[in-house]
Amino acid sequence: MYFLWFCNRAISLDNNTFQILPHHCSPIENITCSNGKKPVLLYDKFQCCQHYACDCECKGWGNHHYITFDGFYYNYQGNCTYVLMQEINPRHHLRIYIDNVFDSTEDVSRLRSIIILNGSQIFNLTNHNLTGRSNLEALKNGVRLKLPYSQNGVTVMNSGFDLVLEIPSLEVVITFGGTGFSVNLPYKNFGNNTKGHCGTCNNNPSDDCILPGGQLAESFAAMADNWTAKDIGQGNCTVPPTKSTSAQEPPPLYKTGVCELLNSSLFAKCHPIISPYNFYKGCIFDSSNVNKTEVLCTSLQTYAAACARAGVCVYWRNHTKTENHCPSHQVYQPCGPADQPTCEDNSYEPTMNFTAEGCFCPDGMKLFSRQSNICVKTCGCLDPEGNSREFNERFELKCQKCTCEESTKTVTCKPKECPKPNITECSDDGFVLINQTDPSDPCCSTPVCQCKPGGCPDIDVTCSIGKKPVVSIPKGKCCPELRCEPKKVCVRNETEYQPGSSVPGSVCQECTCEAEQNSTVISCKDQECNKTCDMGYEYVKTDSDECCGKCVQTHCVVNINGSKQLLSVKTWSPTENRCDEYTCVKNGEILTTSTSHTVCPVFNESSCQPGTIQTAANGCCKICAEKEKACKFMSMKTNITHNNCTSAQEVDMPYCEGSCNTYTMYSKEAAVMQHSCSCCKETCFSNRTVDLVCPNGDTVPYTYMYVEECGCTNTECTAAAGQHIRRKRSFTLL
Ligand SMILES: [Ca+2]
Repeated sequence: MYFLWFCNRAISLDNNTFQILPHHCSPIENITCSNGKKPVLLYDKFQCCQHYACDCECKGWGNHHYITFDGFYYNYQGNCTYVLMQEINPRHHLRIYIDNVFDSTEDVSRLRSIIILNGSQIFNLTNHNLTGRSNLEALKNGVRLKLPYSQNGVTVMNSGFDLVLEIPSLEVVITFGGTGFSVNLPYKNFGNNTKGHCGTCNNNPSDDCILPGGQLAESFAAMADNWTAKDIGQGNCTVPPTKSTSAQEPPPLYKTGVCELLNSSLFAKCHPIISPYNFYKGCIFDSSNVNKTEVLCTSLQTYAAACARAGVCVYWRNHTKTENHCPSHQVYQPCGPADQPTCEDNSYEPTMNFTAEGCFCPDGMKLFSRQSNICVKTCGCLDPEGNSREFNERFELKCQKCTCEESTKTVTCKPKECPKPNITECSDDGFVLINQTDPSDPCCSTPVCQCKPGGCPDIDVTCSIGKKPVVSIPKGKCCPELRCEPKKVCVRNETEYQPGSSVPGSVCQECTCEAEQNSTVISCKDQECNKTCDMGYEYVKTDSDECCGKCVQTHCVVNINGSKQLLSVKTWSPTENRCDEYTCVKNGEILTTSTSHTVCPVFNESSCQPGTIQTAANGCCKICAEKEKACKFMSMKTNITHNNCTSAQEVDMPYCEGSCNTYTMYSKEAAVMQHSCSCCKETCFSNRTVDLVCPNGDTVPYTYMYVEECGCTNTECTAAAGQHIRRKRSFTLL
């Protein structure tokens, strides 16, 4: 018999003849899945008739709770690597192992990793931290995978709670986390062809407890012990003592609120689809052993995951105190798509409608790519910072000008051009040119002059007299600058004077340093000169270099009978005493007074000719014409000298002596002064000769007049005639 296309049946009548009959399918029989899953409608192998079948999900959670593909619950504490699933007849070359370790301190078995052999690829989903918050890692052939991973028909991602490995071509989904695992196989690929801890996927729990040889085991513990992996994972495992293989009814004390949630209205929508019974059993079991909320929650989490995959999403975590592990850019969802939508999705790739609890892109966003964990609103490029960019978007990033190229879906960047620096050197002292980030454009640096005080020149802190150094840094400058500020002192001739002290000024001035409000001033006033002089002195300013004049002697001072009298430079006699004569004489600058007193000769009026008595011209002595003093002949002897030649002996030399009447008197008759002058002179003489001896011995004759007779001879009156009237001796040499 052959089946041909379109569900026609060909019946062989003989070797060459076939009868074609339409094939009639049996009515589709409704079934109930023992694992609680919704039956799926499948075609038979001829792609002609449909029938219901149950996809398989094997899971383990918490403290060694397992549910086989067909929904059989058991507890098992392993301490080895076991076969979870392998094909009875290898068709897809898929094997799945579980690696348990027994923690003797807490007397529990912990799930360490799930090992998946897909052909020649070995994936290891493992948890490095079995006692606290899980630390999950995915490895392929011993090499850590960067998640999400998608290659050779296998994707591995981290939902935030669990690692999810998918083989879309086989519709296989395996989850693994700190709380447990699940293995989801479609009946169409694996139905009736599995063995191991998960049993045979055929909607018949009764054949799930089978030993590797095919015999039914007496207990699940015995079954599980026999599925140790021979060629992978741990070797030489020792099997821990079996505590219990079936649920114990715990004391009421441990009926915690967490476990009761499973039976509560929270999961009510799921109850008709998947019975919470096994999960409740597991939870109660754990509460009697560990009683940690995290452990108890594994039952809720596993049940919720099963419900989610059955189409009932339960927000259960906010009813417990479990953590939400999502990063800030993602949101928690109890039933998100395990295969998150990405920008790389295309309609040709098979998609899986598998839900997972975890962290997902917010509504309206999707992952940029399977490889990235970045959520984007629009699909374009991903810049180096991990931000999404629209196609042809131009933007600046890290000082580069970038474009999202639509053709390559990549961002190309080139360095941003910066403006040319506006300054190239610093002129002011102390400033050095440094490059500083441009405040208006952090990408570009702009040269600025920055103060570096070490580069300042030394400053000379000396100021001129009267000023003090003030060192300061002016605003906008770098280096300190010296400013000489005036001190509150006076300065004269390079010397400082404090306020209040005297300051030397010019010779004729007296100066003082005086403080004013903010300054000082030298105040000077002319020196006061003493202009009072003694008698006979006068104040005279003679020298312009001297500030004061001096008293200069101008008159002599004479003291006449106790009264002082000034006297000019001349001779003076007091009117009352003409015989005293005072003479003021200048000797250099000094005037001195000399005094003389004339003593008059004895005046005998009786010897005067009557009417001739009068006072002499100086007003001191009385004079008169004497009566008896007539002109007489007198004789004398004398040596005669002429031209250095001298007479050898004295010779007689008579002369005339005596007064003649000489007078001046007022004549009433003539009404004038009448002068009468007569002179005592020779009236007769002779010549005589003597020999004079000269120094050379020569003798020369010398003739002189020899007076023979004397008498009064009238003469013209002259001043001389009157003055010498009494003493003159008259002789004449020829
Ligand atoms: Ca079965």
